Amino acid sequence: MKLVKTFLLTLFAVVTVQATQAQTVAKSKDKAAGTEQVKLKTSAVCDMCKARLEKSLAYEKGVQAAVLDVPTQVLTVTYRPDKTSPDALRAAVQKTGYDADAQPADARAYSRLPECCKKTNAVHTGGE
Ligand SMILES: [Cu+2]
Repeated sequence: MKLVKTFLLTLFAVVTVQATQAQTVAKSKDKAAGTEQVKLKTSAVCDMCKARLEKSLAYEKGVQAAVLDVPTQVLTVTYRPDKTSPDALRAAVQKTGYDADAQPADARAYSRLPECCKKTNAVHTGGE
């Protein structure tokens, strides 16, 4: 009986190790595909901001996808770390006229935004 128990334990250990190895392989495969995700807090306020930011980021080098969640103002960017970096992505957001995390929007880009998209717009501070 003890032998059976030992056998089962060994079997269990082998299966566990194999499962772990399989996971490692899957992980490095993901890395080969080569994308990472970063979430940037922006100052976007509406669907126009969403369209503007997503379009602007789509043209950035190394960006595969950019999705802005308007209620939380969080821009989720899928990018290739060998082509760009979170810093470059933040700079792209600033260049579009929006804050990126703690970094303030580029003043000139911000001044070109339509009135309704500015941070100070009362419409957007009331929480629609
Ligand atoms: Cu807007």
